[in-house]
Amino acid sequence: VLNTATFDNVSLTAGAPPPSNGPSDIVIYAADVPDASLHGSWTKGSDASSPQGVKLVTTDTGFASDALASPTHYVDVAFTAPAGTPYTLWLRVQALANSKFNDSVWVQFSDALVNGTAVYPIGSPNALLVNLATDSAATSLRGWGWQNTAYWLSQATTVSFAASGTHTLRIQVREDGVQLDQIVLSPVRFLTSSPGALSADTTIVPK
Ligand SMILES: [Ca+2]
Repeated sequence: VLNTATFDNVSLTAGAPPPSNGPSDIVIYAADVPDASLHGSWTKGSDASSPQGVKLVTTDTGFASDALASPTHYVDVAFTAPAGTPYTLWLRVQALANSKFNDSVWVQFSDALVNGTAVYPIGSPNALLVNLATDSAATSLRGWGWQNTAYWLSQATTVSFAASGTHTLRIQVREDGVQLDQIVLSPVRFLTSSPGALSADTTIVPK
């Protein structure tokens, strides 16, 4: 029994990925976002299923909007990333009442690049559309889900940065009632696969 246990332990250790010397995942929880970064209808709410029990929420008033150069309802999130490393974006989103009219945001960056070209810049009407539902019936909407695009669009979801240092990610409301509790930018682990499920997700990505 002792040998088996020891072998299992060694096997698990050997099977784990080696410590990375390269860029690591950028993981931002709602609890990390300063209150001063919340604008318009965005506020913090309590949710036992969210990291540190905090999520970002918007009131459902029937508001919907295109991406705006000067939005009213947005969150700015600062993060640090090196130049020239591709990161894939993932958001954990929830729609209030699992409604298809409450399940989407626009994402912009201060200085993101795709193939050397600026994309989704803050201060412009261009943005990445993240819509949680996976089709127009929206039967996939059940609690939290990880998403980075919209089912009817083909969009670049992997970006890099021209300069090393601090960057800003902006999340605008597309359909109010939308909620958010985790933002991940991943250079390796979730570069091509999602951190979690599209529906009824319970994944907390560790820091
Ligand atoms: Ca709404």
